[in-house]
Amino acid sequence: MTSRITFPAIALACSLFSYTMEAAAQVPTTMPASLNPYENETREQRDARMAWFREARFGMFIHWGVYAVPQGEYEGKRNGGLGEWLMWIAKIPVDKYKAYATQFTASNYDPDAWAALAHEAGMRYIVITSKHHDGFALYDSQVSGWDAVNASGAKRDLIAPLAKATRERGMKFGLYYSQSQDWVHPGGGKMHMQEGEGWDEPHKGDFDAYLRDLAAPQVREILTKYKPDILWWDTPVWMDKGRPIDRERANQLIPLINLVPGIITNDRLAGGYGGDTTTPEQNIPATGYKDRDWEVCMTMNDTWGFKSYDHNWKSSADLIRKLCDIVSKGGNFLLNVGPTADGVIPPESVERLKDIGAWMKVNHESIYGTTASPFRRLPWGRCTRKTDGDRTTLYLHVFDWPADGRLRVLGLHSVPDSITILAGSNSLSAQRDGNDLVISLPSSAPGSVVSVIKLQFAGPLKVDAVTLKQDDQGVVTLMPLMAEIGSHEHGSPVASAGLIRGWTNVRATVQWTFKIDRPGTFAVVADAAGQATTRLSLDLNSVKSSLGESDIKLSGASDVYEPTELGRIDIAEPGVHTLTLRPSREKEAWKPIQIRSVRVVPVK
Ligand code: JFZ
Repeated sequence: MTSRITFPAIALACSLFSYTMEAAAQVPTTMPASLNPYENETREQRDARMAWFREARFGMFIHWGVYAVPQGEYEGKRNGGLGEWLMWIAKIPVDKYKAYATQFTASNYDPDAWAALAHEAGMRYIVITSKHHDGFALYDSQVSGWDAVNASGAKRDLIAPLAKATRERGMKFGLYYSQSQDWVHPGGGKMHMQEGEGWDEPHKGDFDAYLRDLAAPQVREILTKYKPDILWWDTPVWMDKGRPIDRERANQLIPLINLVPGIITNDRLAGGYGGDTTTPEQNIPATGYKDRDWEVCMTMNDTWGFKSYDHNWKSSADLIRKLCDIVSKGGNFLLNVGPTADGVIPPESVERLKDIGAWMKVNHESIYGTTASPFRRLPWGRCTRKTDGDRTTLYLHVFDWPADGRLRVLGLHSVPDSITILAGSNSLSAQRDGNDLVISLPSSAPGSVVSVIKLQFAGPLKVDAVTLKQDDQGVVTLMPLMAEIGSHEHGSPVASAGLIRGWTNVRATVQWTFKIDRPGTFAVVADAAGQATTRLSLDLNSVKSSLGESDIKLSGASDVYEPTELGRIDIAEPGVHTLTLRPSREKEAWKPIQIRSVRVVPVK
């Protein structure tokens, strides 16, 4: 029986997936030390193990497999959603799906050119799918014949030559492995289905037997054969029979990571297992994660695996700014390409990687080995830093070049000894102005996308990380340019000089961080426009308001702005606070709201 599941099902599955991850994250993560080699490592040991990853900041993700043959189309129907999810979306029977493999030829595969392209883009590591959810292995597996050598037109190991080419260029090499989902081997996990369910006869089987007899031996194989620097787990469906974390299942796999000393793993093995990295997918968080290494993975269009008809490409400029944004928050950027079945990286991807490479050639020192910005928010761009003993370097990534040639660095008290532009050779000058440093810039930007200003300081840095504060009346005014947008998915709001607009995505949030010295109860009043009633919640310091979501009556027209009370918040303690506007979890209840400013006003 074939059920028709289209795009909304993927979105639903996505939200289920994040629900599972969130709920599971509250479970204690302790594992028996004998099974997790890094459970008790010291901070120094961890810093040493993560050093190359923190230095690298930028890597290439490669999703390559049999799904590149149907290219997102089954029986004449173009299925929405992710290309590599086609088998699940269209519920393709196992035999029919396996038949695609003869056309998976890799006939134009040039692993050396792939590695060269990544290197030219400024990437410092590559992570490729050794087996994705369709169960197909890109190497010669002794555990299953459903692999590139025995089942496909490629008839050879596709991983080994890429590992070699990557490492020859001084880059690190990682492997993605879908440990839980497997839509071909008996008993494999299937998103959105109960344990034991499937859509075809060959699916019948026991998940524990699948883990023991297929997943674990294959993980052992890839770790032994390729000694990857990263093991990238994914979608832990069925890994937890219930909560808390099911150790028996996770422990089928965890001890295997001992096979590669120093390996880095992510947080997608099983609920409650943190691994080394947090992995926001397709969106950039509003801020980094405290005491965690993290890596944003993202597509250049809307699919990981190749789809012939996905032309929704992000611009090169957008991708370069996303790289700056992520690194300014202390994260890494893992940017995906989805090659065709004959092994060609789409020309649109190549073009973008070359553009990024041209930018990196001039500006790479503002990316590699840098750490997060000391500023909470800068209205015109981003900042990264390097610290060497007492000496600090700041790299200012200017997205919006000031028309008057004056770049105001809010809250920067220290005066640099040297100010240069990475794209030029001239030194620049700056003056203190109140709490800020104002840099005099040339009238036009040397770079077309992001120009980087380098500031060097002899002594320790003095900075107000948070610059928004109460005025004489006790009011804090939250401007669009100071908003931190959580998520860069489609439909995330855009904050320009005077306006927050285009907020159709309910997973996107808008937040501001400000200082309060006179605590109390405050009304949150937006100068807002919108066509209907919308529903949102106000979170203070990431805690959901006790009032929950409330309905907000808007002006009734998208160009008519009115003072609109969004709710009230109690701030009991002086200090730094974060206010988050979060759309209703119910998609239908959310109507885009446009905001010119938000005022946090004391109420008597
Ligand atoms: C996962 C994979 O499923 C995806 O194919 C890709 O490999 C990405 C990097 O990681 O992302 C997800 C996870 C869950 C859903 C969709 C994509 N889901 O629930 O529909």
